[in-house]
Amino acid sequence: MNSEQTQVAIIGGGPSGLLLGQLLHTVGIDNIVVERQTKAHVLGRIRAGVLERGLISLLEQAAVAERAHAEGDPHDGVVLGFNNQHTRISFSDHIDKPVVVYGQTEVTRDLYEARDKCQGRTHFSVEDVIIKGLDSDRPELTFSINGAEHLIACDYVAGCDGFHGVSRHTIPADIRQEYEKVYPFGWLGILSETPPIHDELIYANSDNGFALCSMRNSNLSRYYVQCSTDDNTEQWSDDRFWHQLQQSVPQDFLCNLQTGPSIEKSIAPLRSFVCEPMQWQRLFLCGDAAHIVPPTGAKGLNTAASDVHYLFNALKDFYQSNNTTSLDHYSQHALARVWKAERFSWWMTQLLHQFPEHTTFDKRMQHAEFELLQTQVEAQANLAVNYVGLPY
Ligand code: RFL
Ligand code: PHB
Repeated sequence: MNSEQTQVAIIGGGPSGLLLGQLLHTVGIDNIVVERQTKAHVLGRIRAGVLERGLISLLEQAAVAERAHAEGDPHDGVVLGFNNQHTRISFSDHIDKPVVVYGQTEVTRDLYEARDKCQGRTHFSVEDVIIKGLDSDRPELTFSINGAEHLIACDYVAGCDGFHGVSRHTIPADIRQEYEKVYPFGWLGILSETPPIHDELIYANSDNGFALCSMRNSNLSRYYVQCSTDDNTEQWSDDRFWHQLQQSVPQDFLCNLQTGPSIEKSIAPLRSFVCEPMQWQRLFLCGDAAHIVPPTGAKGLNTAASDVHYLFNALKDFYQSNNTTSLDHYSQHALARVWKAERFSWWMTQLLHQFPEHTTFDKRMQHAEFELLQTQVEAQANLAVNYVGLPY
């Protein structure tokens, strides 16, 4: 048995686990990350693209913001489309913060580079992680790598292992409350080496379904269309995808659409999910391990980051001042912000998609909401402050 000791054992080497690890490192709190996949696999996932100011500040605090500052693209507004109408929501008219378009893949790469540089301990390809002794003052993780048994003894466990991880299920079923809404459609996303259709994101609802035009840089576009939950990527040739996108985006933008071969194609189901509490004994859940949002409001990674902020500060209070008050309130503080991000993502999803069960009345409600956003400054302000991110 290979045994190690640390202060905080972190399950999951995605953005939540890595960011927490780097922040802890900056204040001298020892940590070990265990990750089920290989590093190449983690860095191959294409996910979020829009970062709130709060996440950028955390990257600065963790000394990993250099490339996000140099290569990230600040955006001061988004476009909303409704069939062939469209309206722009300015952020700076309402709040003094932009969002930054910089891929989650790049954030993860920056965090791994920083972790390697400071020789942070990370185990990849771990199997059968089990959390034990959470009611003692020295919990343990056991796992295996290539058949060899490992044990980590620690003070606290951070469950940053995403929606399909083990941490959440360690909270006994009679204590854990789960709230869930599964949407009757998914998003088909592609990456293409073509210039973006527009210099800001376009979220569009149309009779043909939802579409999102996003980007990574001046020659890399990220597009999504609404698809059925039963679809698989083989059913979606590039031609079918581009045709669907052209049917869904307001016509005024289409003259700028440059199509090309996709270099990545994937389908994501849409779900809202919250687990309460986010803490049990010496286990603290962060990010997708505790909550999921549909990607419509770009809130998943950003909400994971706000959890990391609360947990990092609580652990710092404990290690620097022997004060456990913030640790005791972690779940309450994190959940208060989580539910607001859930509400915004749910609302954006309701506004922008075609639901199979929708009647003509529901469709008129979506249109009325769009008209409010076109004309009413309070509605615009509401979208802007939530999109750029509520304060921590
Ligand atoms: P992750 O990224 O899922 O990482 C969890 C890690 O834990 C590992 N793991 C385990 N490790 C050890 N033992 C086990 N038993 C384990 N089980 C799992 C996994 O291999 C993985 O490496 O969770 P984390 O770190 O909480 O980060 C959350 C974000 O990844 C997620 O919320 C966002 O990607 C959501 N999201 C977006 N968020 C935004 O803020 N802005 C966006 O623009 C945005 N766009 C998106 C998105 C998610 C999408 N998909 C694919 C669901 C767009 C899409 C299409
Ligand atoms: C992305 O660029 O992948 C992206 C942007 C905004 C979203 C979701 C995904 O709401």
